[in-house]
Amino acid sequence: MSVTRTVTTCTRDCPSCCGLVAVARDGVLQAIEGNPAHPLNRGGRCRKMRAYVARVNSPERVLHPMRREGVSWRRVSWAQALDELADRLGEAASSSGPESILHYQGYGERTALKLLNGRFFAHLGGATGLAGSLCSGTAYAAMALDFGTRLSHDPLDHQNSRTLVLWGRNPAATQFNMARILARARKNGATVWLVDPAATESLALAHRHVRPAPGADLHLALAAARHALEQGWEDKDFLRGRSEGFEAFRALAFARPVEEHARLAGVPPEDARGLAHALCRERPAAVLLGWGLHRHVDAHLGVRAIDALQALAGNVGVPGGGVSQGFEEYGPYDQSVWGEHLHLPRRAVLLPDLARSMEACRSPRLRAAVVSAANPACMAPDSEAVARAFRALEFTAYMGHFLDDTARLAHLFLPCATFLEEDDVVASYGHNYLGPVNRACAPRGECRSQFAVYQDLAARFPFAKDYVKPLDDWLSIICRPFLDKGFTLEDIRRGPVRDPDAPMVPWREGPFDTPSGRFRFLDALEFGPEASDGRPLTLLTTGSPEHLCSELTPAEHDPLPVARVHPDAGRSQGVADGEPAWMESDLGRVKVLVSFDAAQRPDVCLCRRGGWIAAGHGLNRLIPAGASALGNGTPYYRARVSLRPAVPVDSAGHGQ
Ligand SMILES: Nc1nc2c(c(=O)[nH]1)N[C@H]1C(S)=C(S)[C@@H](COP(=O)(O)OP(=O)(O)OC[C@H]3O[C@@H](n4cnc5c(=O)[nH]c(N)nc54)[C@H](O)[C@@H]3O)O[C@H]1N2
Ligand SMILES: Nc1nc2c(c(=O)[nH]1)N[C@H]1C(S)=C(S)[C@@H](COP(=O)(O)OP(=O)(O)OC[C@H]3O[C@@H](n4cnc5c(=O)[nH]c(N)nc54)[C@H](O)[C@@H]3O)O[C@H]1N2
Ligand SMILES: [Mo]
Repeated sequence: MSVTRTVTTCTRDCPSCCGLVAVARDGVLQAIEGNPAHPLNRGGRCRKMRAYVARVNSPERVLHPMRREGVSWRRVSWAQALDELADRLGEAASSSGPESILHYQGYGERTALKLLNGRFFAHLGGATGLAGSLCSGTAYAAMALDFGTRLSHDPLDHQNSRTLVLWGRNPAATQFNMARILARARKNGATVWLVDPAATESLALAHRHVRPAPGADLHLALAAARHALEQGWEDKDFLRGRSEGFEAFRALAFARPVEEHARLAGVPPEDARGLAHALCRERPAAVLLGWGLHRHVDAHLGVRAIDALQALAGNVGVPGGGVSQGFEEYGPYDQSVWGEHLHLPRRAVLLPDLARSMEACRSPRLRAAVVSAANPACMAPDSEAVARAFRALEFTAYMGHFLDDTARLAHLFLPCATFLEEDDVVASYGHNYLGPVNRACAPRGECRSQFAVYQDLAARFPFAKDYVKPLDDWLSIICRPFLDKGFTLEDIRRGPVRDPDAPMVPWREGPFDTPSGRFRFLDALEFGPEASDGRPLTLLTTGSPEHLCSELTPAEHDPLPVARVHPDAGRSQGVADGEPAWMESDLGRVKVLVSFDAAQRPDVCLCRRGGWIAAGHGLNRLIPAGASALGNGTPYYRARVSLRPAVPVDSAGHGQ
């Protein structure tokens, strides 16, 4: 019996990107532990890791290539699968042009070698790509207007804060290492605020909870800004020396009294005043923006008002301060490896409006798609329309692990290795470390790393000589900018390694990246169209602590998605605690299990994202498609729903 312990890094779509030690016995994965040498997660790991061991070893995982024939799947060899894929892609590219192929690379994989997926299509002449984001986009674009670039404080800098505000972020569920850092900041005496319409797991990390109405952060920030200005708490040096547009922002704040802004935000005025006091008088104060709050049409206004509030409070450019949101996970790499210079600019479909955008493609129309590390038929809004758009294609190849909602629409399934079964390098969208991905066990069955799959596929094309290279050669090419800072691949393999150029505290001195070099205040408000379908509840579909997006096996699903509502909201719609109900939007209905939760706002229905349509979940069937007003984000949380009993209710109000 041989036990191996391999240092590696989590590559899940999560800002934590934890250092791990994977334990295998006789080549079979047994456990995943935290790597004590990683300075952020320091030996800990989240609860998803136990489930991930089961996921790697799951009997439901697809272990050999398959071809769909009608409703059933037939096993094929890798040679047959890749011959067919090469034929289909080659034929589409030569007879209709490479844009007749959609290359859909999802968020399930963000490692260094995954740049080569895009490069394959670049050599083919440049396929139709993706624009916009199902995840972020809005905050990024908003922060680019204010600071010039979105730059976050190093997570360890948050330990210098006296006040920490989790604004639309739920790290107790979604970011293990941040929960640890917050625990240490609390020990150092920091006060933690949670600003979230929902009562979430992160209440356990927080001293104070402000519960704005969904999408109302703009009004909360303006209320706090007005109070701060009335008290004369603004940082006059920063305003004079490093900013522009402040007078216009001041006018927005003074357009209404604090009480009126607070009413629009759906919070008591004392909450806004308390928040202003914490940000201005209990400094340094850091705002950690989550991904949740930018899933609204006008989310950029909220983000910009938060930036403005932090700037006037004097928290920009100081240790323990800032507005931090994310990091560039492809930042350490030579981005030219994507290969966009190899062809003319190509069109892209808009992720927040995927189905309409795919169907609108003409000259050439879309004929084929290659989807990897994504489950858009489940995770993109208006998922029935997305399924329709994929069904209209002649050919779809899916690279992944399980027969999920998107795989079911494909013609060819190529089973891929998990990160525990392959070698690579991964950077994070939540910190500044580059981590090694070291193979801890052999791929199960016939699964292969995507690197190997694309290398083999490319061997069937004339550009093979430019594409087929040993893994280490490619890693050295891709990581060149990082290696040039004085590291070797071996250093990274033993890593993690921090990017020595990444700031602990951005904007400490010097100009901002805006055209004028000054921080730019939000100076005007322009609102998108209101959602006014008359349904009483805003549907929040947030991250579950148990699993990541749609990464769950069929067996892991609850029989019905759980819908948490305030008892008053439930009763007024005639549904009962613990009973099934129909959740309805203008797009359709999904059966849910109602759970009364007095901690929630009465205008919110809180559900977990990620459940598969094939398992009876699929809440994105209820959520309309369309992009946010700025940044092409996806405003999932503009969806409004109502609940109706799914079993007849007798006159005494009892379900039968
Ligand atoms: N366990 C687990 N971890 C994950 C994920 C997962 O699904 N499960 N997902 C991963 C991914 S893809 C991402 S992008 C990150 C996301 O990480 P987070 O941003 O922390 O998580 P979310 O659940 O997307 O959203 C956070 C919170 O935003 C709140 N929110 C919604 N609307 C508003 C609003 O208008 N204003 C305010 N102030 N708050 C609002 C929601 O109620 C929610 O609690 O986590 C990653 N990590
Ligand atoms: N209603 C609602 N919908 C949402 C959200 C929401 O808040 N509400 N949040 C959105 C967010 S934040 C995101 S990021 C998107 C996510 O949308 P997607 O990226 O489409 O979905 P995931 O569920 O993350 O699926 C990732 C898949 O990649 C696979 N995978 C992981 N690693 C690898 C690999 O190395 N190779 C291959 N081939 N496959 C791999 C996993 O097994 C999984 O099947 O969904 C969005 N959808
Ligand atoms: Mo995401």
